Amino acid sequence: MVSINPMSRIEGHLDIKTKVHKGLITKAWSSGTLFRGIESILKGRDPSEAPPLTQRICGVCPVSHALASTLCLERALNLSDRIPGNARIIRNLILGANFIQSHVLHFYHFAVLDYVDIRAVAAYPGNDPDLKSVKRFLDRGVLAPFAPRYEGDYRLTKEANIRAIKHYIEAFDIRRKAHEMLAIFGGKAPHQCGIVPGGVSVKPTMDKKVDVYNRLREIREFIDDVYLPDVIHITKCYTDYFEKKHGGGCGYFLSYGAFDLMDGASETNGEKRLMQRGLTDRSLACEALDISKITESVKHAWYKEKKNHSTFVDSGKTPTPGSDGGTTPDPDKPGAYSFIKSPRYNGRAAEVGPLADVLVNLAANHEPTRKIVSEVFEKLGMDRRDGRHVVRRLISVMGRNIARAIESKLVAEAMTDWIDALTPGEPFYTPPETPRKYEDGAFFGLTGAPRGALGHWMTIQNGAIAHYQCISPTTWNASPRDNHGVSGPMEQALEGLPVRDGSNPFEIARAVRAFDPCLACAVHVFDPGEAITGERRVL
Ligand code: NFE
Repeated sequence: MVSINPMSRIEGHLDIKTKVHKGLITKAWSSGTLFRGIESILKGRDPSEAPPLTQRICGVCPVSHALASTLCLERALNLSDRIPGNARIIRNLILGANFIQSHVLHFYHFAVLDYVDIRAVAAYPGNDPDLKSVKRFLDRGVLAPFAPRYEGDYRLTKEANIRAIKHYIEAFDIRRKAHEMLAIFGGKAPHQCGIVPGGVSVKPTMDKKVDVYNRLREIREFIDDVYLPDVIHITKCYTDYFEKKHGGGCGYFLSYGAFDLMDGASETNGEKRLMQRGLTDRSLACEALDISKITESVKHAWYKEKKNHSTFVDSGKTPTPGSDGGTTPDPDKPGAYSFIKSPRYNGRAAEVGPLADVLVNLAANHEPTRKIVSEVFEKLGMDRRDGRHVVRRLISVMGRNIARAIESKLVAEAMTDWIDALTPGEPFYTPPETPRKYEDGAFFGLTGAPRGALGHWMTIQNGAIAHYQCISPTTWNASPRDNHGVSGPMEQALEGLPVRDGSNPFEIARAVRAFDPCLACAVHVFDPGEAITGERRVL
């Protein structure tokens, strides 16, 4: 057995166990080790408390949680098709800023150190203040967060390593600018207060447009001149990680779509979005989303089976199993090994995230996505005309990192158009009736988050929250086995992965980090009196 617990440089606490036979992983178990209680905390509260509270699930994707719960509220307030155009655009800008911040964070501050040897800076002879400060840091001998580390097969030249370390530092500044963009319309970051039922709370003005535009221009330059070239260069050095045998996974992909492009409710506007809604597979077959096919198994999760499975639906609007899940922990449950449940689509494990978003867009013939994918493959020196070849390569460890950069470019380019389309002086908010009259019923809100498809299900009874369920992206990706014994997408991606040395399993770290897991989105309430210890065990 080779085990990594906790997996570092991700969000939250993840325990990965694998069985390795003759240098290949034969079985994998992904375990979320903390319990999330946000859904239980929401019970009995006023529905308007859902967006601010669910945002606190996570500091990395709070915008998506706020948006998902706001979409629930707008359904309950019958406001969904009365969201002004300015509000739709400002929501896109807030969400877009968060996507970019999160993607840059993932690549530079989580993943890149799996491929770049930070110690190369020790021999740096120059005068760049950023690099000199990293060098001083290494010289002091206090190496966290850079060490301890697995000793990977670092393949970049000394110059390329040093260049990448410089970009590691620059990426902090880019993330700050993305946070500032978010705060211009969101009021503050990361937990914004701009998205409210009925629209947004901040009016668009010319100076705000200019403030966002100036930051976006710099961020776009970084994506084009630094982020994408770095991903491409690292991929060229690690082409073996750009193949199916390195992290292929379940081969089935789900996206709820994100960034509405037309006014009115998402469900009634012809579903025009930047990121499309739907499912696809290795053949890029297009499948429409039917949310009644989303189920959750807790067979191997530390939760009590919910006895009453009668879905509460009063208005016929949302007959979905998502509204029916329970959150009662059962930490001694036999056979369970995770606080993450097992969401399934039509009984199948489905991967979510930038790779799924890009593939669903390709399946839907989304031209801007196809163009960026084609440019990236051209720069990689790989055949970009054979669609099957492109897909085969993308469904891999490095493909997930590339897809994240592609999505960043797609979103950043679209944001420029959205800024142009904002109209100062036009409405940005449709006030709900006062006092608020929430319909009783089960309501859902689906959106995209940086890590993929995010759904909230809110049941309202007598004006209060009777039940709440979130199925976050990492719940899909890092899920344990389901009631049929089918492994989750990350577990499947690990199965078959080569591991050269069980005492130094850097391949596992690379494969898991490529999913950008956020266990904080899956687990939330813990006893701070209990020590959390790190360990890597080779059993
Ligand atoms: Ni905590 Fe999240 C994103 C959501 S992942 S980061 O993106 O929702 O489960």
